[in-house]
Amino acid sequence: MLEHSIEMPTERSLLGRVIFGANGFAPEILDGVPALGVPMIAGAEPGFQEIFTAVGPVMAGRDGGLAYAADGRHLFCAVQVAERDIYRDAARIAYDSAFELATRLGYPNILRMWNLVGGIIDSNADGTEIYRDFCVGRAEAFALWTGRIGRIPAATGIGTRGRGVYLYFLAGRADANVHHLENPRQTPAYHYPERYGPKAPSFARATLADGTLYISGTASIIGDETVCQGDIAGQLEVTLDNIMALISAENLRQVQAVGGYALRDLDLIKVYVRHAADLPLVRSRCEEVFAPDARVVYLNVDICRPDLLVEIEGIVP
Ligand code: 3EB
Repeated sequence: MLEHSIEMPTERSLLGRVIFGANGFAPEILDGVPALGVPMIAGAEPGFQEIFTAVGPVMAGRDGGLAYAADGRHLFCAVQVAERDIYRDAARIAYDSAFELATRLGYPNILRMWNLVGGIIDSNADGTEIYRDFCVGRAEAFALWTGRIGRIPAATGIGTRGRGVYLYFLAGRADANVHHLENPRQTPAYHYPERYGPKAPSFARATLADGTLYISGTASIIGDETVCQGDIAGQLEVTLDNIMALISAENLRQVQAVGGYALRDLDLIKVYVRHAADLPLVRSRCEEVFAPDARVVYLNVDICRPDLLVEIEGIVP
């Protein structure tokens, strides 16, 4: 089980639950807690749950297609966009309604977002790649809300084993201590050139929020280019090097005085692997570099560029 312990819980209640299984389901309130099912697991494999822990009393509810809960410090919110011909408008509307809720409830600082996009490298009805189609609507929503929500946060944009889009995020209060980080080895994603799509992806490489460092999905990209094409071992090393550079003392100096981190400090790690055949190699290398007690899950799904073979996210608590 993956558990995001937001701080040492004095009272153990839940802010949200994401159920990784063979099938997805639209967000609902289950036993008073928002729950989202995401189709990320091969039929025969066991699933798991990603748990967001709350501190103190939780207010949970539904608002249109959104399910959410807030504990006075954080808001968890989930939404599904059903399968459709073109995602742009629905992605913008989903994000727009999420930002409207977050600001109305007093959590305008978006801290970490997960975008699980079915058929991510397939074409939509007008021949545009679904990831690029999705990115247009997402970018439009962020543009609409500039100045009313915090800056663009850490995120993951990844494939699923189903269709449609599943979106969940964590947001914080206006007075949260939030810094968004870029990677010195990578072009900021929101500045990717147009050859990767008409609207660049809306995410930061990491977000530091009240001492927790959220590391975005990170892949074998240097500058804006995929490197080590067709080479899983090489892509994995570049990915790990990218994370090391991102969390190094040198890179964190821009946001805090204290030192940096190493791969051993990561927890709540998700390793996305395109080809099931690459799982043993990826797993054994990850077991070498991550802490023995780090919680790590491996997911066999598509990644947002056809030439990317692996992507890794995590947090430093
Ligand atoms: C990349 O670096 C790899 O669209 O939200 C990583 C993290 C990636 C988030 C997103 C995409 C997203 O471009 C892909």
